[in-house]
Amino acid sequence: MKISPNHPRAQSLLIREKIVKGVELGLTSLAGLTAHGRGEAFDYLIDEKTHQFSLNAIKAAAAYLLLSKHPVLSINGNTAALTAYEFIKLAKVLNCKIETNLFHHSRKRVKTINKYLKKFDKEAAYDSESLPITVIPNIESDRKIVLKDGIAQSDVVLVPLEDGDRCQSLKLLGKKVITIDLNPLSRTARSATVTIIDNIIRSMPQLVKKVKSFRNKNKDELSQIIKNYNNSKTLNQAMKTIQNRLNSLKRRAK
Ligand code: PTJ
Repeated sequence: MKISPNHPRAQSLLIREKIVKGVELGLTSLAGLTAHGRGEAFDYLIDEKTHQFSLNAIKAAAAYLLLSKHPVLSINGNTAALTAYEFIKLAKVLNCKIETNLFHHSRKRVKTINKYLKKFDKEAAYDSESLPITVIPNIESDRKIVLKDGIAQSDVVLVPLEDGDRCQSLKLLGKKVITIDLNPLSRTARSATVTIIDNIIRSMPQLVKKVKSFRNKNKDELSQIIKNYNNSKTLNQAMKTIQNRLNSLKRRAK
Protein backbone atom coordinates (compact mmCIF):
# COMPACT_ATOMS: atom_id res chain seq x y z
CA MET A 1 0.00 0.00 0.00
CA LYS A 2 1.31 3.48 -0.84
CA ILE A 3 1.29 5.71 2.24
CA SER A 4 1.26 9.45 1.77
CA PRO A 5 3.87 11.22 3.94
CA ASN A 6 1.14 13.78 4.68
CA HIS A 7 -1.06 11.21 6.39
CA PRO A 8 -1.22 12.16 10.11
CA ARG A 9 -0.45 8.52 11.05
CA ALA A 10 2.11 7.95 8.25
CA GLN A 11 4.91 6.65 10.52
CA SER A 12 2.64 4.19 12.29
CA LEU A 13 1.21 2.98 8.95
CA LEU A 14 4.71 2.48 7.53
CA ILE A 15 5.64 0.30 10.51
CA ARG A 16 2.39 -1.63 10.03
CA GLU A 17 3.35 -2.24 6.40
CA LYS A 18 6.62 -3.82 7.58
CA ILE A 19 4.69 -6.33 9.70
CA VAL A 20 2.32 -7.10 6.81
CA LYS A 21 5.37 -7.65 4.58
CA GLY A 22 6.76 -9.94 7.31
CA VAL A 23 3.64 -12.12 7.02
CA GLU A 24 3.89 -12.13 3.21
CA LEU A 25 7.54 -13.23 3.42
CA GLY A 26 6.66 -16.02 5.85
CA LEU A 27 8.67 -14.45 8.70
CA THR A 28 5.77 -13.31 10.87
CA SER A 29 2.80 -15.37 12.10
CA LEU A 30 -0.79 -14.17 11.62
CA ALA A 31 -1.01 -13.83 15.40
CA GLY A 32 1.96 -11.47 15.07
CA LEU A 33 -0.40 -8.95 13.45
CA THR A 34 -2.60 -8.80 16.54
CA ALA A 35 0.45 -8.65 18.82
CA HIS A 36 1.58 -5.65 16.78
CA GLY A 37 -1.83 -4.01 17.28
CA ARG A 38 -1.47 -4.36 21.04
CA GLY A 39 1.94 -2.70 20.73
CA GLU A 40 0.47 0.15 18.65
CA ALA A 41 -2.11 0.86 21.35
CA PHE A 42 0.56 1.17 24.02
CA ASP A 43 2.76 3.22 21.70
CA TYR A 44 -0.12 5.69 21.35
CA LEU A 45 -0.36 5.86 25.13
CA ILE A 46 3.34 6.74 25.51
CA ASP A 47 2.99 9.39 22.76
CA GLU A 48 5.04 7.39 20.21
CA LYS A 49 8.38 8.63 21.48
CA THR A 50 11.43 7.37 23.35
CA HIS A 51 11.27 8.68 26.91
CA GLN A 52 14.10 9.22 29.40
CA PHE A 53 13.09 6.04 31.27
CA SER A 54 13.70 4.06 28.05
CA LEU A 55 17.05 5.76 27.45
CA ASN A 56 18.10 4.76 30.99
CA ALA A 57 17.03 1.17 30.28
CA ILE A 58 18.94 1.20 26.97
CA LYS A 59 22.08 2.29 28.85
CA ALA A 60 21.68 -0.55 31.39
CA ALA A 61 20.97 -3.06 28.59
CA ALA A 62 24.13 -1.99 26.74
CA ALA A 63 26.18 -2.38 29.94
CA TYR A 64 24.79 -5.89 30.59
CA LEU A 65 25.46 -6.96 27.00
CA LEU A 66 29.03 -5.65 27.07
CA LEU A 67 29.81 -7.30 30.41
CA SER A 68 28.34 -10.61 29.26
CA LYS A 69 30.60 -13.58 28.53
CA HIS A 70 28.00 -15.25 26.30
CA PRO A 71 25.22 -12.92 25.11
CA VAL A 72 22.51 -14.23 22.74
CA LEU A 73 19.95 -12.20 20.75
CA SER A 74 16.62 -14.02 20.49
CA ILE A 75 14.61 -13.14 17.39
CA ASN A 76 10.97 -13.98 16.55
CA GLY A 77 8.62 -13.33 13.64
CA ASN A 78 7.71 -9.76 14.59
CA THR A 79 11.22 -8.66 15.49
CA ALA A 80 12.59 -10.16 12.27
CA ALA A 81 10.06 -8.20 10.19
CA LEU A 82 10.73 -4.93 12.02
CA THR A 83 14.41 -4.91 12.95
CA ALA A 84 16.37 -7.78 11.34
CA TYR A 85 19.09 -5.42 10.18
CA GLU A 86 19.55 -3.92 13.68
CA PHE A 87 19.83 -7.44 15.13
CA ILE A 88 22.63 -8.17 12.67
CA LYS A 89 24.42 -4.93 13.54
CA LEU A 90 24.13 -5.64 17.28
CA ALA A 91 25.39 -9.22 16.85
CA LYS A 92 28.37 -7.85 14.93
CA VAL A 93 29.32 -5.25 17.55
CA LEU A 94 28.98 -7.77 20.37
CA ASN A 95 30.54 -10.60 18.39
CA CYS A 96 27.61 -12.85 19.32
CA LYS A 97 24.86 -14.74 17.50
CA ILE A 98 21.14 -14.47 16.86
CA GLU A 99 18.91 -17.43 17.79
CA THR A 100 15.49 -17.82 16.21
CA ASN A 101 13.00 -18.79 18.91
CA LEU A 102 9.30 -18.85 18.14
CA PHE A 103 6.10 -18.91 20.16
CA HIS A 104 4.02 -20.25 17.26
CA HIS A 105 6.78 -22.64 16.37
CA SER A 106 7.20 -24.16 12.92
CA ARG A 107 10.36 -25.54 11.36
CA LYS A 108 9.42 -23.78 8.14
CA ARG A 109 9.29 -20.34 9.76
CA VAL A 110 12.56 -20.91 11.67
CA LYS A 111 14.17 -21.78 8.32
CA THR A 112 12.66 -18.74 6.58
CA ILE A 113 13.85 -16.37 9.33
CA ASN A 114 17.37 -17.86 9.34
CA LYS A 115 17.55 -17.61 5.56
CA TYR A 116 16.38 -14.00 5.73
CA LEU A 117 19.06 -13.13 8.32
CA LYS A 118 21.72 -14.88 6.26
CA LYS A 119 20.88 -12.66 3.30
CA PHE A 120 22.23 -9.72 5.33
CA ASP A 121 25.12 -11.60 6.94
CA LYS A 122 26.06 -15.27 6.58
CA GLU A 123 27.53 -15.57 10.08
CA ALA A 124 25.06 -13.61 12.21
CA ALA A 125 22.56 -16.35 13.05
CA TYR A 126 22.93 -19.81 14.58
CA ASP A 127 22.20 -22.59 12.16
CA SER A 128 19.16 -23.63 14.23
CA GLU A 129 18.17 -26.48 11.95
CA SER A 130 21.35 -28.49 12.40
CA LEU A 131 22.61 -27.62 15.91
CA PRO A 132 21.75 -29.65 19.04
CA ILE A 133 18.74 -28.46 20.97
CA THR A 134 17.57 -28.72 24.55
CA VAL A 135 14.46 -27.75 26.49
CA ILE A 136 14.21 -25.10 29.21
CA PRO A 137 11.90 -26.01 32.11
CA ASN A 138 8.52 -24.53 33.14
CA ILE A 139 7.45 -23.39 29.66
CA GLU A 140 4.26 -24.63 28.00
CA SER A 141 4.92 -23.30 24.51
CA ASP A 142 7.55 -24.39 21.98
CA ARG A 143 9.60 -21.42 23.09
CA LYS A 144 11.08 -23.98 25.47
CA ILE A 145 13.13 -25.40 22.55
CA VAL A 146 16.50 -23.64 22.60
CA LEU A 147 19.96 -24.31 21.24
CA LYS A 148 22.36 -26.09 23.61
CA ASP A 149 25.20 -23.72 22.70
CA GLY A 150 22.94 -20.71 22.32
CA ILE A 151 20.31 -19.52 24.79
CA ALA A 152 20.88 -22.55 27.06
CA GLN A 153 24.52 -21.51 27.63
CA SER A 154 23.97 -17.75 27.63
CA ASP A 155 24.34 -15.44 30.61
CA VAL A 156 22.55 -12.43 29.06
CA VAL A 157 19.67 -12.77 26.57
CA LEU A 158 17.87 -10.11 24.58
CA VAL A 159 14.24 -11.27 24.20
CA PRO A 160 12.11 -8.51 22.68
CA LEU A 161 8.33 -8.81 22.13
CA GLU A 162 8.18 -11.86 24.32
CA ASP A 163 5.06 -13.65 25.54
CA GLY A 164 5.90 -13.96 29.22
CA ASP A 165 6.65 -17.40 30.59
CA ARG A 166 10.06 -17.79 28.95
CA CYS A 167 11.33 -14.58 30.51
CA GLN A 168 10.50 -15.91 33.98
CA SER A 169 12.11 -19.31 33.26
CA LEU A 170 15.27 -17.73 31.91
CA LYS A 171 15.51 -15.60 35.05
CA LEU A 172 15.08 -18.73 37.21
CA LEU A 173 18.02 -20.26 35.34
CA GLY A 174 20.12 -17.32 36.54
CA LYS A 175 20.25 -15.43 33.26
CA LYS A 176 19.92 -11.67 32.86
CA VAL A 177 17.00 -10.93 30.56
CA ILE A 178 16.67 -7.74 28.53
CA THR A 179 13.36 -7.11 26.83
CA ILE A 180 11.80 -4.46 24.63
CA ASP A 181 8.06 -4.23 25.20
CA LEU A 182 5.69 -1.31 24.77
CA ASN A 183 3.39 -2.70 27.45
CA PRO A 184 4.72 -1.95 30.95
CA LEU A 185 2.01 -4.23 32.39
CA SER A 186 3.03 -7.39 30.53
CA ARG A 187 4.46 -10.37 32.45
CA THR A 188 7.68 -10.06 30.46
CA ALA A 189 8.03 -6.35 31.20
CA ARG A 190 7.47 -7.01 34.88
CA SER A 191 9.86 -9.95 35.22
CA ALA A 192 12.79 -8.92 32.99
CA THR A 193 16.08 -7.64 34.39
CA VAL A 194 15.91 -4.63 32.06
CA THR A 195 12.72 -3.51 30.30
CA ILE A 196 12.98 -1.03 27.45
CA ILE A 197 9.44 0.34 27.18
CA ASP A 198 9.53 1.65 23.66
CA ASN A 199 8.76 0.66 20.09
CA ILE A 200 11.42 -1.79 18.89
CA ILE A 201 11.66 0.27 15.69
CA ARG A 202 12.92 3.25 17.72
CA SER A 203 14.85 1.43 20.44
CA MET A 204 16.94 -1.16 18.55
CA PRO A 205 18.94 1.47 16.59
CA GLN A 206 19.55 3.32 19.86
CA LEU A 207 20.68 0.15 21.60
CA VAL A 208 23.18 -0.54 18.80
CA LYS A 209 24.47 3.04 19.08
CA LYS A 210 24.79 2.80 22.86
CA VAL A 211 26.68 -0.51 22.74
CA LYS A 212 29.08 1.03 20.21
CA SER A 213 29.66 4.11 22.33
CA PHE A 214 30.14 2.08 25.56
CA ARG A 215 32.70 -0.30 24.02
CA ASN A 216 35.60 1.67 25.45
CA LYS A 217 34.25 1.81 28.98
CA ASN A 218 35.96 -0.40 31.53
CA LYS A 219 34.25 -3.11 33.62
CA ASP A 220 33.90 -0.85 36.68
CA GLU A 221 32.17 1.89 34.70
CA LEU A 222 29.75 -0.62 33.13
CA SER A 223 29.03 -2.23 36.50
CA GLN A 224 28.29 1.20 37.96
CA ILE A 225 25.72 1.87 35.20
CA ILE A 226 24.02 -1.41 36.11
CA LYS A 227 24.13 -0.59 39.84
CA ASN A 228 22.45 2.77 39.22
CA TYR A 229 19.64 1.17 37.23
CA ASN A 230 16.30 0.21 38.80
CA ASN A 231 13.79 -1.67 36.62
CA SER A 232 10.80 -1.16 38.97
CA LYS A 233 11.43 2.57 38.72
CA THR A 234 11.37 2.31 34.90
CA LEU A 235 8.02 0.49 34.98
CA ASN A 236 6.55 3.04 37.39
CA GLN A 237 7.79 5.97 35.29
CA ALA A 238 6.22 4.43 32.18
CA MET A 239 2.89 3.99 33.95
CA LYS A 240 3.04 7.55 35.28
CA THR A 241 3.71 8.78 31.72
CA ILE A 242 0.65 6.91 30.45
CA GLN A 243 -1.45 8.29 33.31
CA ASN A 244 -0.31 11.88 32.59
CA ARG A 245 -1.01 11.48 28.88
CA LEU A 246 -4.51 10.16 29.55
CA ASN A 247 -5.15 13.07 31.92
CA SER A 248 -3.96 15.58 29.34
CA LEU A 249 -6.10 13.96 26.61
CA LYS A 250 -9.06 14.05 29.00
CA ARG A 251 -8.54 17.77 29.64
CA ARG A 252 -8.33 18.44 25.88
CA ALA A 253 -11.59 16.55 25.29
CA LYS A 254 -13.55 18.77 27.68
O1 PTJ B 1 6.96 -15.15 15.94
P1 PTJ B 1 6.43 -15.82 17.15
O2 PTJ B 1 5.68 -17.08 16.86
O3 PTJ B 1 7.49 -16.09 18.18
O4 PTJ B 1 5.37 -14.83 17.86
C1 PTJ B 1 5.73 -13.51 18.20
C2 PTJ B 1 4.60 -12.85 19.02
C3 PTJ B 1 4.97 -11.38 19.21
C4 PTJ B 1 3.29 -12.96 18.22
C5 PTJ B 1 4.47 -13.60 20.37
O5 PTJ B 1 5.67 -13.50 21.08
C6 PTJ B 1 3.31 -13.06 21.19
O6 PTJ B 1 2.19 -13.52 21.13
O7 PTJ B 1 3.64 -12.03 21.98
P2 PTJ B 1 2.57 -11.26 22.93
O8 PTJ B 1 2.20 -12.09 24.09
O9 PTJ B 1 1.50 -10.65 22.10
O10 PTJ B 1 3.51 -10.12 23.47
C7 PTJ B 1 4.15 -9.22 22.63
C8 PTJ B 1 4.40 -7.92 23.40
O11 PTJ B 1 5.13 -7.06 22.53
C9 PTJ B 1 3.12 -7.18 23.80
O12 PTJ B 1 3.22 -6.74 25.14
C10 PTJ B 1 3.07 -5.96 22.84
O13 PTJ B 1 2.54 -4.83 23.48
C11 PTJ B 1 4.53 -5.77 22.54
N1 PTJ B 1 4.79 -5.19 21.22
C12 PTJ B 1 4.14 -5.42 20.05
N2 PTJ B 1 4.69 -4.71 19.05
C13 PTJ B 1 5.74 -4.03 19.58
C14 PTJ B 1 5.82 -4.34 20.97
N3 PTJ B 1 6.76 -3.83 21.77
C15 PTJ B 1 7.69 -3.02 21.20
N4 PTJ B 1 7.69 -2.70 19.88
C16 PTJ B 1 6.72 -3.17 19.04
N5 PTJ B 1 6.73 -2.82 17.75
